[in-house]
Amino acid sequence: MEFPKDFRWGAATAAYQIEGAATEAGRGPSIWDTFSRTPGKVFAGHTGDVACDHYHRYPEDVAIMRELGIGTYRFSVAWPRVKPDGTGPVNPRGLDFYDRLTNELLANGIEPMLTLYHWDLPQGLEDRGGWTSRDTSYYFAEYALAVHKRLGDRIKLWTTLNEPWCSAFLGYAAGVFAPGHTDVQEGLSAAHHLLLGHGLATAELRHAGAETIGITLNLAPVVPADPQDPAELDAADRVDAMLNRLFLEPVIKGAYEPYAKQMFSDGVVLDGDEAIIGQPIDMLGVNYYNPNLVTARPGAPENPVYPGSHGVDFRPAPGKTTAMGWPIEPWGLTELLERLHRDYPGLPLIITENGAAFDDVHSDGNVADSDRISYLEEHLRACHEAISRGVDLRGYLVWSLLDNFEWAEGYRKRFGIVHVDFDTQARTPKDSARWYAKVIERNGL
Ligand code: IFM
Repeated sequence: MEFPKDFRWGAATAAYQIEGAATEAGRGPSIWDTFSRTPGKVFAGHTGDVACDHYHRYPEDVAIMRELGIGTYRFSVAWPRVKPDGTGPVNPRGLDFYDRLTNELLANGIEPMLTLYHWDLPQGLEDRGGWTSRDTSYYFAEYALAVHKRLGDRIKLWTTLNEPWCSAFLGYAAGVFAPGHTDVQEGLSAAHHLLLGHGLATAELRHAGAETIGITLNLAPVVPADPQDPAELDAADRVDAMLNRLFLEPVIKGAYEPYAKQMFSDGVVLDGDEAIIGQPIDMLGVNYYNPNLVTARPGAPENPVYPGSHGVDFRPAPGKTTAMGWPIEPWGLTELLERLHRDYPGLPLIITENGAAFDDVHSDGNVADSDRISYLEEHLRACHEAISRGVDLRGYLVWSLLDNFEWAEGYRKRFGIVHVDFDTQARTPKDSARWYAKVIERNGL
């Protein structure tokens, strides 16, 4: 089962999840530093203070990638390293780290793919309203430009935001992620300002000469219990509108759907904003883990992460799940990719995250993770199927290179293809890493 020539094979990580060095070289605090120190918010009080110590151990991590044959490495830049308070002067020592990392990657023949925002908002900006404040969108564009100024000569692949749905709704509406607010209107306002920030940053990057610019969205098919029943279809459609189309439509078509637009309070979406959000992009990053199974249940309360979801219930997975309890449904990836290709033709796609947490089994110094291998293999088959049906899929980046700080779950959920012993920081490629290396070598399964 061969993949197209030039298909990108890679791995992804994010700054707060792996870097550690939380106060080094002038880094300011982020909302995740604050949140992880708030009792009861993160499993066992885990924080990203040390994480995988990637800040110091990046040469070893890059060497592991080279050995595995990884061609593209997606990492994120920590805004609070670059601008410790979120705005104001650039901290060159913070950018020095990404300069070193970029050079190390290029010296090892690995293409860097840079994400500007993977959830670690500077606390100083949160103190001024965070993503509920319009100013944050403009500060984000300033920060993007500062990063480009330093690295733009070497970085060709740019991603503005990672999963703005999570930042907005898990962070501001459900309160399970930083900054931990619980207000649906705040969630909507944050979603809009994230998108506005994406548009403003895209315009700046384009003007500065960035080659390939995209955004990464967490997307999923929303599946009704009974596709023949209009009430079920309506329930699924309302969730789909908030999970998928709230982001896809303005980014790709430059306009919110009327249903989504009427959700925002007056004064949030200003004239001209949607055109800014709809700046042309070159590639859409797709993060897929599982479909979303719903059913209509009159009287069910609104789920704050899907505004307007009154009367919708979320169904448990019927089959196998990962250690996160997420259903394993690879067909959902084929379906999603085909839908994106159909609804938004002409836009190249790349899987910027896909992978799974499992409880790994250790034996004789090896980490046997056959569950993860099956998960990855099935999802790669799903990608191949989509490509054979005409989808313009350019690459696949596994989540994640390393076991890392899995947000509210702390270090107890392991997504890595490389095991990290958090006591010694020893790295051990799991069986899945060796398997993935063969896939890369063969350019297929
Ligand atoms: O660890 C996260 C990542 O930061 C964003 N996408 C989902 C992953 C697994 O939960």
